Amino acid sequence: MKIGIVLYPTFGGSGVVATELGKALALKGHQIHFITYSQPVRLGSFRENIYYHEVAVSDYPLFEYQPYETELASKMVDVVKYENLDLLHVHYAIPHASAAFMAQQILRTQGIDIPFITTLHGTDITLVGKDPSFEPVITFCINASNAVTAVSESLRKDTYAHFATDREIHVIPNFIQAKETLKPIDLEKRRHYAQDHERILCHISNFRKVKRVEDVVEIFRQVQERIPAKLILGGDGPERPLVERMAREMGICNKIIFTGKVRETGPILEIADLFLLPSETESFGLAALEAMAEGVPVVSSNTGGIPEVNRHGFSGYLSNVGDVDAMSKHAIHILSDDERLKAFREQALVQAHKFSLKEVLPIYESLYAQVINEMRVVV
Ligand code: GMT
Repeated sequence: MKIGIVLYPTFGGSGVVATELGKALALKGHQIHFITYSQPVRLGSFRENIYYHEVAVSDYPLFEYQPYETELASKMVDVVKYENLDLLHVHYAIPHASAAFMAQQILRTQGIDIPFITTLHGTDITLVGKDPSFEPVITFCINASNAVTAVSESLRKDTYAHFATDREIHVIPNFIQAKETLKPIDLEKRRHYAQDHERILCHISNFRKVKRVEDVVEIFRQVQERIPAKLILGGDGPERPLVERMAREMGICNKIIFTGKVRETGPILEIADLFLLPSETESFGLAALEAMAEGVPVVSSNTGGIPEVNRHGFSGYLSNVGDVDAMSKHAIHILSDDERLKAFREQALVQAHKFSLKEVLPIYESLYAQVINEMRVVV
């Protein structure tokens, strides 16, 4: 199949999922055309079956706000037409689904019928989508898509709760290529960040409010009072200055490593003992799955789709949002005993295998085939 994938190219989970999906489809022989405004962070270099089409955003002085959606729709029309695409798969409802609808209508006037699938990732529904100013467009796009998928059961329920739609939403969970077995930690690498007797906790995110990174720091403060430990904070975003100030005021700055934005999470996770994800809301929690796939147990909140990913008492522990005391106790429980930590590490990996790429990829492929066939029948 020839598939156009529209995504946000930045550090968000939706962009990561879309890029990894495209790369995996390309390996299976599909022709993948990424369409977005800058090179997706996980795309890497030139590879077989992968093409990247950049949407040029104009800076005409009349526009106080650039008409990105219009430029995106025009680029989609162009790519569908000249690359003979069979399907568009857009990740994140706004403005990707509305631009896809526009492209579909334009192409129809030119005798080309192209279906589009919308994948809902979370904040398009749970945060941004709830803003009443977006509601009519998102509802329309959900109803107009040729198929809609959501990354968790929780997100599917949220979508029905907040939008006037009764159309079918397929739950296709995010996926990962987990390692087969646990490998010993590279001590040389680990020693750059912690001494051998210290545990390494970590958190990786875009440091937006919804991630509650201040809870990460408070949990770490409590843990390091009981267990020698270091905290690696990967990523960057609006809350970072607050978090840095907190760490300074608590006097634990020398135990926290701020890496800034990271393209690959693997190098941090490979040396970590525990991942913290205390988010306010999370439709899935891809960062938790990435940690588990490296054999790193997860202490998280129990919000949104996280309970579908992190299994309480098995791959880690879950607590109510904001209950930093419970999260600290869970972290200390896992980290205070070598044998227990080893068991949680193995269980985290077992849990990650439930989201294996080889299981999830055929689900997308069969949905693609179904949607393309339905379009042919209608036409
Ligand atoms: O979490 C973010 O801030 C980024 C956001 C995105 O749209 O890129 O992530 C959402 O999609 C991810 C991939 O499906 C999910 O794993 C995240 O849970 C979801 N974030 C939220 O729901 C807050």
